[in-house]
Amino acid sequence: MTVPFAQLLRDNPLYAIWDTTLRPEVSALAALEAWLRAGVKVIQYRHKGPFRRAHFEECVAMATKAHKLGGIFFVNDRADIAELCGADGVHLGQEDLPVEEARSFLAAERMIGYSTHNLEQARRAAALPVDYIAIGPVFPTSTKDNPDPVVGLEMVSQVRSLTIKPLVAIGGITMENAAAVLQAGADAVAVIRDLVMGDDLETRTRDFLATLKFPVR
Ligand code: 3NM
Repeated sequence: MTVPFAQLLRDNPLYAIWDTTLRPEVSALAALEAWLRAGVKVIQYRHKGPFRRAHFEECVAMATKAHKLGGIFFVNDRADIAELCGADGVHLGQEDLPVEEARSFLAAERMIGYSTHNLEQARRAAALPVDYIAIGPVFPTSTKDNPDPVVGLEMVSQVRSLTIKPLVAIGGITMENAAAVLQAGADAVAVIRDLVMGDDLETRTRDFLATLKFPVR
């Protein structure tokens, strides 16, 4: 990677997450290609069900295509899959493999993102060997099962002030509120549902990116 990840995120503040349940009729690879064509650089694969060979093969294809088109690819939850499919990193939650265990298992160049849901978790994450911290849910979300309490923009600003690690905000983020989330101090917004609405993912994503063009940061 030529550009440090922190800078890449700041320059490309839309982190797109493909959830395998939301649009089963659309291929994950086609979505990744549409996102990359629209100008997104960081993409995550999120599959909460049993991980079959077809999911692994999807990850291999997505990692390969992302790299060909200049993107960065993360796998949610699964350090083993991230390592084996050649992803750039894994995104871990509070209930996943501990960060230190994942770090010792992953190749040195792999990155780790880590979910937090309150100030105490974010403070602890700031001291861990993670490449970015996620905070959320910023707003109510129907995409995650049993989400933690909404943290709001205020907590995004508070987490911003306690770490210089890249900060990714998540949860209920849409075209309408994304600029305000960046303004509150997030380096990037991670979005699931609002990026897969409608028939034309590429146009949807271009429209979303246009709302982030001139945020006051
Ligand atoms: N993690 P949408 S909220 C995957 O709080 C996820 O850490 C969250 O989906 C957290 O953009 C969330 O559709 C769901 O609201 C985000």
